[in-house]
Amino acid sequence: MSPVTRGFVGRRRRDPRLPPGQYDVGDQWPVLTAERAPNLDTARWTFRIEGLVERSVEWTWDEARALPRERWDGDIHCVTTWTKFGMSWEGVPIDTLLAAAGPLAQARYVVAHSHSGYTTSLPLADLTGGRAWLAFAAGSGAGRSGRPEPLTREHGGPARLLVPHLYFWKSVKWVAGLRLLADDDPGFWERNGYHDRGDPWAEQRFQGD
Ligand SMILES: Nc1nc2c(c(=O)[nH]1)N[C@H]1C(S)=C(S)[C@@H](COP(=O)(O)O)O[C@H]1N2
Ligand SMILES: [Mo]
Repeated sequence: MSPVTRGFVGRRRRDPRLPPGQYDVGDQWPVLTAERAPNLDTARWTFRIEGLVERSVEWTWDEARALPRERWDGDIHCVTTWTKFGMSWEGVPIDTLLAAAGPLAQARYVVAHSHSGYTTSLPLADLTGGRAWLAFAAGSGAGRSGRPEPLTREHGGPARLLVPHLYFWKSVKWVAGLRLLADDDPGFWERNGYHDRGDPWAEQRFQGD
């Protein structure tokens, strides 16, 4: 790239919704899956919270679907540098589910795991305070007036974790449950050099960032 071009790009106004090092992926919604996408039957689907809790709690599909849902509108950020603006999601607040299990005082970390084996680890505090959901539906602004539609299998349906203030590898597709721990137990990408927290605005991509 010539210095002239670089100067021109440098003067272009950046969308303030774009975290450092990210680009706007537009109408696309890329699929990133490390394992084989499972085909889950909602008749046998469960979601479980266990570990450092007063009581382990497991929800069936019908029980989880009967809980009050919220809508969240905003942007998602993948560590591979794509950002998708203006999504609408629908799900049960993780706060609601945690309240049923009663986290113990020692609980500070969580391993979230999927029905297909993928895991991710993150601070418990990042799943509380109205910032994380057990999501059932998503819409992307383009088409269908952006209304959330049931999650497709490739995007983690029938249900996935949604933690949009962190890089999207923390948002486990086909989520099966949360295990609360006193100490961090790195998940799939965290063991492979990715950051324990993953805040896109602090550009916490890799260990040490
Ligand atoms: N079970 C599972 N969940 C996962 C992944 C995965 O490979 N397996 N990839 C993560 C990554 S890196 C990203 S960016 C998002 C991608 O979600 P999408 O495929 O719906 O865009 O899912 C996250 N959750
Ligand atoms: Mo990602």
